[in-house]
Amino acid sequence: MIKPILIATGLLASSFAFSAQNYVVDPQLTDYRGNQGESDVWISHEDSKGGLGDVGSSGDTAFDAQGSSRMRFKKKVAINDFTAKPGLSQVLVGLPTNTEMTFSMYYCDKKGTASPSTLYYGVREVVEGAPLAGNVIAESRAHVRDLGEAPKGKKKDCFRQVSVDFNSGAAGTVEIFSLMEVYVGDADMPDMTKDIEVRIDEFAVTAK
Ligand SMILES: [Ca+2]
Ligand SMILES: [Ca+2]
Repeated sequence: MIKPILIATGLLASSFAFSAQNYVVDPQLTDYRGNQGESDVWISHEDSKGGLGDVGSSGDTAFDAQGSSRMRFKKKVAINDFTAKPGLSQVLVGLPTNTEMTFSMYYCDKKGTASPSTLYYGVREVVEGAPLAGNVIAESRAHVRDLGEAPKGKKKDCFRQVSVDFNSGAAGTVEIFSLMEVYVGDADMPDMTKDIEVRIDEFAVTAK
């Protein structure tokens, strides 16, 4: 008697999880990768030659087909401005209004516990034609040293899930953002023997 009930519950739970609507377009960055980082939906915040960091596509992926976004400061750039925050944002439309929702993504930083990188991510109000200008609705930060127990990517297990909850408000539209911050501390610059890079993938915005 018990076994069939357990199986039925498992099926029910997984079908519910599968059917939750994700309001992010190209959430797995597969099209973004296919178009070498060009995208009608993903907005890049970068100026590598100007020292503000580079954003581009990567073949690495957390799940399924290849594609993620890589944010980095390149070591070959003469002067990097580490107060800049390279990254991606996307304006979402058609959200249910005044609804508790969750914004999540997968974050990969291979530099370990002493990494100078932090992921700064969240949700803002939309200002037409002015990305990252709206008031912050919710924000959070993540460092790889705190993600040992977080859900992992299947293709590349350096990807770890992070999330933040927010209320969608009355407009039904928000801008999600995901940016890399670099902590320099007392030094003039962090260790630049390699590019300072992280990756992001597998975005989701769903009602709770
Ligand atoms: Ca992907
Ligand atoms: Ca670029």
